[in-house]
Amino acid sequence: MTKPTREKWEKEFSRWFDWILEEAELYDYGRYPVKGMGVWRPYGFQIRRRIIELIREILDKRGHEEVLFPILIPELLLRKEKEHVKGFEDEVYWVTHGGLEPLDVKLALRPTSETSITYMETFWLKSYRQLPKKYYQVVSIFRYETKATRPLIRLREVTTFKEAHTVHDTFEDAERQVLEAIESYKEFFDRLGIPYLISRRPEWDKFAGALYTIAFDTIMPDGRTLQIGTAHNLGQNFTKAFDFKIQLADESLDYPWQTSYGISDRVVATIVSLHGDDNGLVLPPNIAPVQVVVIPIPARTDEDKRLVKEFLSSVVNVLEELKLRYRVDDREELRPGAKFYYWDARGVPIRIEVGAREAKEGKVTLVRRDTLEKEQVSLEELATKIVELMDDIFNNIKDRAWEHLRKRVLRTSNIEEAKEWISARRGVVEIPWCGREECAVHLEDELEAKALGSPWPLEKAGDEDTCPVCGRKAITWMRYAKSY
Ligand code: 5CA
Ligand code: ZN
Repeated sequence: MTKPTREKWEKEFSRWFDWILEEAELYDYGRYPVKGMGVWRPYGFQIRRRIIELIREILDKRGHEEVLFPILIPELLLRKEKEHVKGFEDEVYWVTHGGLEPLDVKLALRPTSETSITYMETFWLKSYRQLPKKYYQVVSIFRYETKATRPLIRLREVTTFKEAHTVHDTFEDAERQVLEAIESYKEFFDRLGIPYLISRRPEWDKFAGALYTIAFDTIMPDGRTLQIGTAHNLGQNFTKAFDFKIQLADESLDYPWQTSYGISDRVVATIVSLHGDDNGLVLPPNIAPVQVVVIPIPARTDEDKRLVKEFLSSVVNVLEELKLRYRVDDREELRPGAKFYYWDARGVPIRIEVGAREAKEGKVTLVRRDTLEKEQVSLEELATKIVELMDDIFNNIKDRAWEHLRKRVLRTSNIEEAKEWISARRGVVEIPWCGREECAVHLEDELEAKALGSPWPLEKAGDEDTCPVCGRKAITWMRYAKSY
């Protein structure tokens, strides 16, 4: 495949995205003979694993407990909560046979797990003393998506679905939990350098079965938004549907309150897309499978070869001591240039080049992946320099990504201006909003964009701000964008 650039236009970005998944051997999509399902290859798998470790760390420290539920949900359970099943009905894969026998009870491949988890909670949780309870699992879910499927972005098997499910004795405590979930996700995305907008989804676009949904969206290089995480206040909808009651402090019995929140493979898609450049991936050092690659430059004379080899082992000692994930690429069959290309595509944060000249001077050449800047560093300074550089690289790619996002958000009450912004694929517009669905739907049509919701935490519109559709006083803003 010829190398496309990742710049602005949808077509190019899409091609760049497909190219890098293949070039960096992350994820094989399209060859596996089931639509919407892909294969994690070893390099991609390692990135995915570190992302999962990060979310585990963040949830565990806030008192979540990891569980693992069966993949199959009996039809009856899935149908208990009416809004929920309405939302998912046309996306469920059903298992109808065991071998040649038709099953008595149809079994759903879980599209998410509110129903199966609530069902088991009715046996486990009896008293307010056990609450709050916070479970999570990292599993595959299945959704028969009808919108265009895309690798990592819209899958039919979502293989990196982290879903958290919590139970509370009061509405207020569930509200507090939603805030905690938002804090957890902020920390998670911040530690990956992924910028986001937080919106309260419109009433008509909340999670099926929720009271309301708070969503994290990011803006991809083609100007389209991608929902990368959601937190839902489920109220008592599921606990009532399952007749799940607990004993409260005053001895009365009542339905507990729930929340749920999830992220997916889309997190990997955003790391790839937002930090990457024309040469390929640019990985945050904390999740890079290889943090430093050492490339020996072939020497001509035997004496020089010996020198390089010796110097190389001192360099390796430094990396060992720093406990870094490093690789010495001493493949004979590849020229240094080909190795640079190979590791650049894989996003390795730091490259060290060691040749005879460097060995003689007791120095190495360091190249940082984010800017491709080079510098010479002595062996003595190497350890400090690498530690500094990893921090620098992370901060730089994070700042860069945030700057891009900020530049892509336009606040305006001028519909023509908004239209232009959207049609030129610039990103998101924020338009004063009176709070009425019909005005938002009208603008969705006019802008040919989706209403993402209002800024969270709620931002009150100014006294002079009016809804450009109906002229009423605006309460807040509504965000619109082309979205995945
Ligand atoms: N049970 C709740 C909380 S885990 C739930 O399922 N919420 S969700 O439907 O909003 O999904 C959580 C997140 O998964 C979404 O915010 C989105 O980032 C991601 N996601 C949803 N569907 C897909 C899909 N088909 N492919 C990739 N990611 C998806
Ligand atoms: Zn209006």
